[in-house]
Parts: sequence; C-alpha cells; structure tokens
Amino acid sequence: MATEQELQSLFNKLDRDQDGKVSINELFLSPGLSAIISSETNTSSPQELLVNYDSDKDGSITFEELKEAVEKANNLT
Ligand SMILES: [Ca+2]
Ligand SMILES: [Ca+2]
Repeated sequence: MATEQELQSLFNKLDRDQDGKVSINELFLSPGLSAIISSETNTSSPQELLVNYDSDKDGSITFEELKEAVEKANNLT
C-alpha cells in the first residue's frame, strides 16, 4: 500500500489542471499513473474507480475520496 505522501504526489501529478480533483479525463491522460491507482484501489479501470468511489457523484475524485478508496480496498484484502 502506498503511503499518504506517495498518494498525494500521485494525485498531484494526475490533477493536471490543479483544481483539486482528478476527473476521468485526467485519469485517461495518464495511463501509467491510473494503473497504479487501479492497483491501489483494487479497481480495473478509471470508470470502475469513479462508479465505486466517487462518493458525491461529481464525476471527479478528490484526494479524500482517493484515500478512502485505498483504505477500503486494503481493508477488504
Ligand atoms: Ca483536475
Ligand atoms: Ca467526487
């Protein structure tokens, strides 16, 4: 499991327009980084990540949502 710092740095790289949220388009723009997110969250695609963990359904993942996703994924395994 990635540390919170590693996650934060991943998140910042994915958030290209730096609005504090990673949209599905930003996930598709960085397939390498998305793959790491997928493996950390036990999802197979950006769509699945959004469906399962976009708690407020705004179509983007905030750092809080990402952290929660990683925590849930690691509790399940
Ligand atoms: Ca963004
Ligand atoms: Ca969201």
